Amino acid sequence: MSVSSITDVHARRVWDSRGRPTLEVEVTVGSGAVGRAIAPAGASTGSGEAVDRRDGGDAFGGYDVTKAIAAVNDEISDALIGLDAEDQENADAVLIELDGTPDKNRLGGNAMIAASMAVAHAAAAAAEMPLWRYLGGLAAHTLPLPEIQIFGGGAHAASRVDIQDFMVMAVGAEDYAQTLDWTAEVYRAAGALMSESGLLQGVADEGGFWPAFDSNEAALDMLLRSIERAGFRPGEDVAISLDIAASEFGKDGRYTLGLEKRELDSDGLIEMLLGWVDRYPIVSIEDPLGEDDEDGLIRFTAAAGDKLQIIGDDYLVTNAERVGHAAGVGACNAVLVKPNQVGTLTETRAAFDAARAADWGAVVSARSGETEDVTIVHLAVGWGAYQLKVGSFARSERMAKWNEGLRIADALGDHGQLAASTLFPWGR
Ligand code: 2PG
Ligand code: MG
Repeated sequence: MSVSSITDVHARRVWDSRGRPTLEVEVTVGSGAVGRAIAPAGASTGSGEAVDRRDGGDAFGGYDVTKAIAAVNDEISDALIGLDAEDQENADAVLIELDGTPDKNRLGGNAMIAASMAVAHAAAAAAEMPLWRYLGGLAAHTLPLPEIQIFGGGAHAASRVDIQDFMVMAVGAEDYAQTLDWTAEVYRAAGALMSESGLLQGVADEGGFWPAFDSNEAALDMLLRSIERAGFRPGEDVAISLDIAASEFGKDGRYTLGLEKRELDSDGLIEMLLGWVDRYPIVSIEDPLGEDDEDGLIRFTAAAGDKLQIIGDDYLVTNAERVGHAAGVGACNAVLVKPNQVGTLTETRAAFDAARAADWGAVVSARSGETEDVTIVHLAVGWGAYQLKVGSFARSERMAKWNEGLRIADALGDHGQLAASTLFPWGR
C-alpha cells in the first residue's frame, strides 16, 4: 500500500452559512494523512448544474442531506478505497461512472464534489504540501485579484434589487494584501454611507449590505460614492464589477425589473447595461443576460467584449464543452469556475483549461451557501487563476477564504505576484 492510497472515506453532516445542512467528506490515505472538504450550495443556480441530493420532506425545509451522506459512506467509499489519491482523474472517473447520470442526481453533486475535493486534499496531505503547492508545483506564484461584494441583491436578498452582486476589484493595488486593505476601506465607507442615509439594514446572504435602494442605479451611485469616500480613484484604483444574474428575472428574452416595474427585451437590457458601462467605472459583468439567451450574450459581447470582462456563470455552469462552444460563437469572454456546478475537480479543471485555451478569463468562485472550507482559494493559486470571487468582506465563511489567500501570499513571499491588470480585457 502506498502512502497515497485511499484507506477510508467518511461523510458527516455539517451546517452552511444559511444554517442549512451540507456534507463534509474525509478521505484517509495510507500514510495516515487525512483530506477534508465540504460541499457549498448555490441559490441562483443554472439549470445545467450538477444536482445536489437533498432529502426533501419537512425536516430543515427539505434541505437535509442524509441520503447524500449515505451515498458517500456506502457506495462512494467502496469505490474509492484502494485507489491512489494522487490520481485525481481516475478517482473522478470512477465517481462519474458510479453515478451514471448526466447531472449527477443519483449520488448527488454535493456528495461527489465533497468526495472529489477531499481526495485532492488527502493527496496533498500525503505529499506533506499545502494543496495550492501540490496542484501548482514550484511554478505556482500568482495570487488572484479578488472580486468582492459590497451590496448583495437578487436571489440573495429576497429580490430587494434586481441585480445580484455589486462588487469591487482593487485593480490598482500592488499586491494581494493591499487589495483586501482597500476593499476593507470601501466596505466600511459603504456601511457609513448606508447608515447616514438611513438605509443600513444588515447584510444579505454573502455579507454585502442589504440593498435598501429604490433603483438599481441608486446602488451603483452609492457604490461609486463609497469608493470615492474611501479615498480611491474610481476605475483606476478600485473598479466596479457586477453579477446581473439575469436568469433570475428573465426568460425567453424577456426581463422583468421588479424594482423599477419595467419589462425589457434582450436589446433593452443590453442598452441599459451599456449605458451603465458608459457612466460607471465597470470592468466586468457576469450573466448580463439569461442562461437561455445566447443570441443576447453574443450581441452584448460583440458590443462590449473588447473593453469589458463578460463572465458566463448560469450559461456555462463550469462545463468545458459549453465554454468551448461559447468561445466559438463569441458569447462571453470569461467563465466563472465553481466546482460544485459540475461535480468533480477533474471536470472543473477541464472548464478552466477550456477557458485558457480560448484566451478567456477564469474567475474561481464560491457559492452563496458556504462554510469554512477554503479549497477554492487553493485551486485558484494552484491553477494560476487570475481572479477569485468569494462574496463580501464580512462573515467568517467569506473571511476564511480571503484570509487563506493572505497565508498563501505570505508563504510565497517575494515570489508571489498579484495577477496584473494587463491580463484582463479592460487592461489589455
Ligand atoms: C453567483 C453565486 C455567487 P449562487 O451567482 O455567482 O455569488 O451565487 O451561489 O447563489 O449561485
Ligand atoms: Mg453568478
